[in-house]
Amino acid sequence: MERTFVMIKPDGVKRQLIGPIITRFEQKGLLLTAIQLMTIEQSLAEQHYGELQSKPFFSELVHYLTSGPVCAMVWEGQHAVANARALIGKTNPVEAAPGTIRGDYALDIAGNIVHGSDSTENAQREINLFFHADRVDPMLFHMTGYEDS
Ligand code: DAT
Ligand code: MG
Repeated sequence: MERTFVMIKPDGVKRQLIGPIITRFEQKGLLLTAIQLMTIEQSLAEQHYGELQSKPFFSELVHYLTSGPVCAMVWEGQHAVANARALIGKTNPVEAAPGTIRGDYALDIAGNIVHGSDSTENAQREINLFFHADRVDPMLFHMTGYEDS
């Protein structure tokens, strides 16, 4: 089953949007298999957005991501990467359709509320960055956390 990494960025956490955002993913039918509220260090933010290192907005982006707690999550399901990106909407909230998370909750590209992996390779890379095997094993959580009750 495909997995993706989703992160509610500091402004989303600050604005108390964790609940509404999680609800959208749950209603879509994706399964939450790991979640962690955390404050991230500069080095982790830089690694996460490593592909954007040469962009003029890179330092602003890293500063933003480390400005307060984030909510890191792993969501699992059919086409999890593409389905999560569809729920999130276009990078620039101005272009994100109403009904998407960025379309409904954000105004500015520099504060676009939520991150979603853009490929299965990046999803695995980002999950490994944020969820260390010695602390949280999403697969283990999945196997033990969703037994019929
Ligand atoms: P996405 O988050 O939709 O995958 P991305 O990977 O191209 O988009 O960029 C990562 C983040 O960087 C994005 O969510 C917000 C920020 N960003 C992208 N383009 C930007 C720009 N032109 N000015 C300021 N921030 C930008
Ligand atoms: Mg991206």
